[in-house]
Amino acid sequence: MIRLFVAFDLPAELRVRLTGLRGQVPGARWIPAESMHLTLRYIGEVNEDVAEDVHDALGRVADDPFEIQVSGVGHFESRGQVRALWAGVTRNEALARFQARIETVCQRAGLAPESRRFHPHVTLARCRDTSPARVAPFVAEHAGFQAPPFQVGSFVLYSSNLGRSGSSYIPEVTYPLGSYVSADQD
Ligand code: 2AM
Repeated sequence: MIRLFVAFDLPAELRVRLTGLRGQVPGARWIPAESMHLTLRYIGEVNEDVAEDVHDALGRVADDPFEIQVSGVGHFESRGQVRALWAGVTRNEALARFQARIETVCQRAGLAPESRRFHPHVTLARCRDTSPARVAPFVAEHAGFQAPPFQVGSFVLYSSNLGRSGSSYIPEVTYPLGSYVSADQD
């Protein structure tokens, strides 16, 4: 079995800039710059056959490169506790369409539909024992954050390995955008 997800890699300058948002937030474990990414589709644990089918399907995704701008910050919570701090993405139709296409091909490859709404974000920190009130100053301070837009020219199938000091992500396959002409595009 292998744990997979599909994501955009981020330019190094952007990741460095995102590390500049780190501050004093109790209970926050900040994600290393090299692990930062923008998830398009979490696949989870699959066997080698399914992984192969997903890879084939992703290889047929033909789309043109487009721009993304990381902006704003926020948090995810469950059961009244903050689980993550993230940087958001400026509203982006091209990204929404692209993500929907990735979802479609994943389902065609046999994966169960993702029931959660797509909320594009770059996780900055994971939190433990942190109430929303404790992250409010961080969110307020960086509400106006805006990074320069960048062009995405490829997307990546990552594997994820859970380690004691956090997850490590390995790029398994990189799929270029704008350079593949498929006969069975829809
Ligand atoms: P997160 O950053 O919001 O936690 C690798 O773990 C990537 O897949 C992360 O970007 C993570 O999103 C996302 N991810 C992990 N588990 C997930 C799940 N159960 N559902 C959706 N996304 C998940």
